[in-house]
Amino acid sequence: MRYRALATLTFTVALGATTVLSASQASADAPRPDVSTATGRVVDPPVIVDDAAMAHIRALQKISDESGGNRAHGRPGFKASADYVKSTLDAAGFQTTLQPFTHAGAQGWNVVAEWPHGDANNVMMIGAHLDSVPQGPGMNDNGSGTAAVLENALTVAKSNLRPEKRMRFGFWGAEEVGLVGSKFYVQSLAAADKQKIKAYLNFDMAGTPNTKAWGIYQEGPDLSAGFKAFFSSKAVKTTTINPAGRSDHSSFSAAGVKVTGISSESNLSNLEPCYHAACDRAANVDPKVLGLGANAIATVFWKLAGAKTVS
Ligand code: DPN
Ligand code: ZN
Repeated sequence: MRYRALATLTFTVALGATTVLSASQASADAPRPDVSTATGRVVDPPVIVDDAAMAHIRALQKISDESGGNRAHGRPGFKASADYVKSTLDAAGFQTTLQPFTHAGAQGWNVVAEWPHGDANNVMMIGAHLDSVPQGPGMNDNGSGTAAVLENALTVAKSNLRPEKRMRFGFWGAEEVGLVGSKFYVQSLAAADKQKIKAYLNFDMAGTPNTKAWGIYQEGPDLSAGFKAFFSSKAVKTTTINPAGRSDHSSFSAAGVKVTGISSESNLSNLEPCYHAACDRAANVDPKVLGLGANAIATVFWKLAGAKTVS
């Protein structure tokens, strides 16, 4: 089962190549299902410009400034952040859910959005935590992951994508107090619905100023190969990191879902200076780094989902 998604993808790409065969060669082949034409060809994503992702950072910084300087679980800045993400996705045509939970006597929420096309039994998921610590606005940790995932969702909508598989986007509450929101989400799924999630890709800290290398999660090497190829094509260095238990992918792997992820932090024992501090403001997010991360996600996620545009 592990390799089925990749096998399907290879088949789709190979089928595109059969168009160069002559009619006689083609008719000699056994009939094959045509997965390439009805809704267009398998396509690469458009380039996400740096400022598109940075616009979400500016919006989240403003929310924090107007909410006492943070976006932490149980504080007004968290709910305002969730409302921003949900309303942006609603306007773009997503099916969105604000999933409530309580933790430590305070109300929290996850925002989950689904692009309502493609095989609902084969769900490909990307996600990021939406909360900050109480000490600051949390722009690199994790406005950056939020912005990259949110702009990816908007890019899917703008492209009017018709993927083979279902694309789902998660924005988790209360990560900083113990991966609480993502755990709640996974545990709220019926066993059959859990099994439909074929991969979860996590993004936590994706805008580190002047990062020297991108960290690629050690978990899920078959899934993360696409990230390695992406960064190597851009001549950007990578390291292997092991954030087990330190971000929301762990909630999914604990439930048997295949996971991986990337971060602009290449060494988890030496995080950037504004990590969990008041100076983790919009100026602590590097637009070029964030843009590169957003495009890495798009490149990998579109391939995984078997992306097509409507022709
Ligand atoms: N979010 C960081 C923490 O609170 O420990 C750790 C982390 C950084 C996890 C980068 C994944 C990637
Ligand atoms: Zn984080």
